[in-house]
Amino acid sequence: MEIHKDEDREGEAILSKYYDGIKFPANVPGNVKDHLESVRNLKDMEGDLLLDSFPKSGTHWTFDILYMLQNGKAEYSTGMILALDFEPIEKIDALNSPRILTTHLYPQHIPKFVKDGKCKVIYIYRNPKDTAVSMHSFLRRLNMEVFKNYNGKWENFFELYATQQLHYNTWFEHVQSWLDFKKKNPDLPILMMSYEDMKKDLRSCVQMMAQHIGAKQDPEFLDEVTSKCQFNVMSKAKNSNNEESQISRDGTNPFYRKGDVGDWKNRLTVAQNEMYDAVIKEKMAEIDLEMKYTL
Ligand code: PPS
Repeated sequence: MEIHKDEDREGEAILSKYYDGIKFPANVPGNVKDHLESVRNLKDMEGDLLLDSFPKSGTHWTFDILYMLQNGKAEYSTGMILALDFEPIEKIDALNSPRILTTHLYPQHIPKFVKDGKCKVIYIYRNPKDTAVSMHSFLRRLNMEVFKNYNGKWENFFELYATQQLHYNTWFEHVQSWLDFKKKNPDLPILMMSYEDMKKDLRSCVQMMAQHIGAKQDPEFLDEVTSKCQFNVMSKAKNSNNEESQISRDGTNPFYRKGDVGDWKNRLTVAQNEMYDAVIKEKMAEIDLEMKYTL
């Protein structure tokens, strides 16, 4: 499959594999069409959950909350999260139940059994400005073969992010696709939750997730999950996750950085912000979702 390059104005390239109108990160294994076919036909297991998001929206954070709730113990997961997008399907098949099937896929590409209502779904979204800052920093931290040469400057990255499709296309397309999917499938158990609401009141969000997946809701347990999943506590604990740290250039865990709402104010210039606000205004006119950019 051909590798597609999105080059910024100084020639720094973000690599993807283009299939079915979507730019998938270049580390999707092999041929995207074949991989997606195997994802579509994945066999369900008792207790499966599907966790979906646009990249950098709080996937790892939510994974551990769900993991604790699913297991009834406030203990962190260990090792790498095996995402549907990036692992050979045999590895997902080999996971023990209950699984948290983690992905950034669009609804048209998720496993068929999820569409048949056999699995609870959680979709996490985060404002597109903080998502951009997080994505740029993440790409520059990775040492994986297909990303290790990327050193794009913030202003050049943001120009691409704000004006065209990158991995998983635009934030707007992704969020819109999931809103549409939920609307068209009102009987499917889909919980949509924002990163900003999780930051604002994690305890209530943990409780909502517990309710959604049918986990135990004893208040002390939910309190414990909440305190273990606060950014400062969790990021410290996760820094000793060697498997995740191995994919970064400096040996730190690349899935944890600042964990804030509003960090975009430290990166976007006034001009960048004005330009992107105009994009947001136009795109959000069609998207029925209220976004928070600060708390
Ligand atoms: S990925 O690569 O798409 O799976 O990344 P993802 O896990 O979705 O997002 C990474 C960002 O989530 C932040 N994070 C947290 N925020 C708040 N609280 C907790 N506990 C937490 N854990 C991870 C992480 O720091 C990344 O955001 P930024 O803005 O870069 O800090």
